[in-house]
Amino acid sequence: MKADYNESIPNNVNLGDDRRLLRALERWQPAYIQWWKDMGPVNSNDIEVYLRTAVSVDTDGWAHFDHVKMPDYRWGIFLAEPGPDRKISFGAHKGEPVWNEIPGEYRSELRRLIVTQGDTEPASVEQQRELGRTAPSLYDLRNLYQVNVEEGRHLWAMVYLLHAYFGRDGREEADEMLERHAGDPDRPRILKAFNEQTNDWLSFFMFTYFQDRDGKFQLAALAESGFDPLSRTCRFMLTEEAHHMFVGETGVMRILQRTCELMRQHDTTDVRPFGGINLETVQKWINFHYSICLDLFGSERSTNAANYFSMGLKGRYQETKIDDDHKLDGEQMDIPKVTEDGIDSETISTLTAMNLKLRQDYTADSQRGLNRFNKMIAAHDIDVTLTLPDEKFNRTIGIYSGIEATPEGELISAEEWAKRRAAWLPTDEDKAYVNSLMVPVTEPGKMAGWIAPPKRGIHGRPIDYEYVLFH
Ligand code: BYC
Ligand code: FE
Ligand code: FE
Repeated sequence: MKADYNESIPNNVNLGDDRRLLRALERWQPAYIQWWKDMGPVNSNDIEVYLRTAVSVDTDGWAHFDHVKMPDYRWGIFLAEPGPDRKISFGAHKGEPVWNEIPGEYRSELRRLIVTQGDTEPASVEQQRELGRTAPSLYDLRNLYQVNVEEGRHLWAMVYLLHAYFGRDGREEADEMLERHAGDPDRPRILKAFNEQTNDWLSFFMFTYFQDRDGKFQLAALAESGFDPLSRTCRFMLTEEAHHMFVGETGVMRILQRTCELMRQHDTTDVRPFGGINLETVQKWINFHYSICLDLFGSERSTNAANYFSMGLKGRYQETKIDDDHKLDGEQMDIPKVTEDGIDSETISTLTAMNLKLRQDYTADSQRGLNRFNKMIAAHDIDVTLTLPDEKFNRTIGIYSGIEATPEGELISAEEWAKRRAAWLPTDEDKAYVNSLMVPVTEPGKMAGWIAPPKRGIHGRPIDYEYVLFH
């Protein structure tokens, strides 16, 4: 179904037929636009950006590309088409028809999931707001803005659910989405990693590689939901998420390519004198971003997570492809346990280990991209392997939050951690160096010296196309 772009809020949910809901969303809209102007990408209100706008949820719905003034971007509400006769595929209600209304007894759990998901979307826009000042090319600047407008749309997606299904509580939650801010000491964003700064482009590419990938996995788990409007919303969001991870993966790849070229050319591992980013520095950024993203999965052992699963609200990654009874009642599994003498294990109910399961799938997916990074390094005849740090490294949530470990997973004392952390995580000096490279490049087709050009442009346009028009 095509979205109706004549409506004040483009949508494929027949908003026009529900005047009350439409009016409520139209009241929220100006607050959103104000938030975008105050907290969204800096200095972006007057420029025109070559953006992709969803015009429908089918595959060719993505074919619409045009230069758009960003505050005029048509943020809309799009749900994937309902599957015919979709049934709940896991938990206590397995086999029952999916819900089109909120099951009253699960209202507070659903609200919490939707609020947590929604909160991350504007948080990421706030975290990335300064990056427009220092984009390494117009191509990259455009990709940043594309990601930003889509995260804005993801907020709309969750706000629609809050307004449509949660009455007055939902409207209040929607307002609060614009009142908490990333890094705000008084009213921070809900999840910790969404309060970190993302002020340089190496961090941006790591963010879109690692943190948007948490988005992919959480959205995939919510796409399994028995609450069909949530499932359909997340299914459409996932199509947008793929592009965010493309930006992250190709961004890191292009940096590695440039670094490897400089290493070969100057026969050195230290490419800083030549304006490049050392592989060692890239590894530190990986260590930081991956470890804070593991925290985003919550505790390995969580009754919240068990409840979400049993209630049919949040499934596992690709639930229907898993070969078991999808109920898991009485099943047990071993998880690690920290003791005085080191790491032991304990047996817990599989249902309470849902966060761990999703996190393990996330790790496998993250590693696949690292393998591609390492291939690129090896193709330059360079004998360095980038790795994901051990799950115990730099953790503040879950079973490892009270201990310290090396990236290889060896337990160490707090003292030793303090002594050695500069070798593993970005230091002020590393950040200052990376920041010194962040100078804007605005001539079409030109790239900053620390990053290789992309393989191709966007939507068939050449790399030197004017993706962003400054007036
Ligand atoms: N930081 O029972 P536990 C995305 C809290 S990213 C701070 O283990 P649970 C995107 C927890 O709230 C995807 N607090 O947690 C990416 C709880 O608090 P209370 C976002 C944390 O509930 C890039 C307590 O600790 N979507 O879309 O099993 C750009 C006990 O924890 C953290 C979702 O996350 C943390 N990291 O699991 C843009 C999906 N972790 O009750 C967008 C929805 C836990 O003691 N959320 N806590 O006050 C969920 O499914 C769950 O809330 C979580 C946590 C998996 C996050
Ligand atoms: Fe998102
Ligand atoms: Fe994303």
